[in-house]
Amino acid sequence: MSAYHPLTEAEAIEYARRLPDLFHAESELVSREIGDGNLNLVFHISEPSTGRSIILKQALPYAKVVGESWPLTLDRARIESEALMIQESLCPDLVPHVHVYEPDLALTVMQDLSDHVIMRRGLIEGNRYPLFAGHIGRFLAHTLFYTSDLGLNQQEKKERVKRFINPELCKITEDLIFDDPYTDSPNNNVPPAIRDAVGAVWGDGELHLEVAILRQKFLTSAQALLHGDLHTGSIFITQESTKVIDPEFAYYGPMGFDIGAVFANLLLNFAAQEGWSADEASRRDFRAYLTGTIRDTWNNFEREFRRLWDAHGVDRMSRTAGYQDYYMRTLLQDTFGFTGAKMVRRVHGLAQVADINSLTDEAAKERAQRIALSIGTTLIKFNRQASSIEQLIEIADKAVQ
Ligand code: SR1
Ligand code: MG
Repeated sequence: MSAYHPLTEAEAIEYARRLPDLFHAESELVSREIGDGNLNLVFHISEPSTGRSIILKQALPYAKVVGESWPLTLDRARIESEALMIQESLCPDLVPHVHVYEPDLALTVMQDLSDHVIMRRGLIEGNRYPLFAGHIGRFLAHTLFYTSDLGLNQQEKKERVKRFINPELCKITEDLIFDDPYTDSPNNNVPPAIRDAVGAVWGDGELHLEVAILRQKFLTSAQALLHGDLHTGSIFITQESTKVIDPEFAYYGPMGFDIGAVFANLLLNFAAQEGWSADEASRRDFRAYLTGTIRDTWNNFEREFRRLWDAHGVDRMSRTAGYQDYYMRTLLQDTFGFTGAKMVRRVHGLAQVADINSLTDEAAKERAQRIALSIGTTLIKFNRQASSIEQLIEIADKAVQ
């Protein structure tokens, strides 16, 4: 089984059986295709007699969310497995372990995390994760610092930049996040109820200027090895544990893009509380939990990032007085902008989010969409003035007053 073809459930079992040291040669294995993302096949392989299990993730040569008319490189499986291995070397407890990467089949064999839930689903169900802000703040600080020119020899970093050129997946982001939502593109899925608000986005020149500047950063700023798609559907979670998955969009880009992805998806859930919370008091309470998580994430990230810089910085010039403060302020501003851009694309772009789209009360859904657009566009317009994470929370709170 060497030439590439999409595996069937039976072939996935056959493949798993041949992996060394995982399953008994003769025992029964069960295979289920459980992929519900936009791009890949995901097989859950289990051995009922021992309770052992693994995940086989296979890239398809096209974007599953659209179909075979949208071809997509299989090299993203290499990018994903290499990014996971780098992340594991930096934060071993915060990513799944990769057992094997099989290039011919664009297949990654990794730790099964079925005892966790996808964070987006967990938040929709109203669960809270008190350790998340600490975990994700550390993940962001370590993965961004140690892959940047601050924490990695600059020649080695450039070798990494070469390995993580990811043009096809970046093109998806460039189009779906930094272009389509700002024009009447056939890629958009505009909810008819908010056609007026979307039209305002299409006609807003001040907004477009800020998006063009953010887009330029996404295109040109090779600051650190990003996860590249760090939404709450890329996070497996329990009360005790956080695991970041799916870095197939990894590339060298601006750090604020990853931090903004986390904040945007917490704020999309914040907007969606229009429909998920039973009453005004619980809505306010859950929203305060979400904004508190944003505050704690930023503060944990900033503290740890500055500590790593002071203790492990490899660049003499980065110790220049005032430079660290300048860097952190610019990073906060980028985070505001990318948070906004990642929100807007999920309201009327191609790929939207279940937090809002699975609301069954149409009036609540419309309110949530308008709130998300309002927070997103305000953050984008304000990004270059930002000086404190509290301003992001104020913008969110004001949109629901
Ligand atoms: C065509 S892929 C659509 C979206 O799914 C991924 O999770 C990325 O966010 C991408 O933009
Ligand atoms: Mg994904």
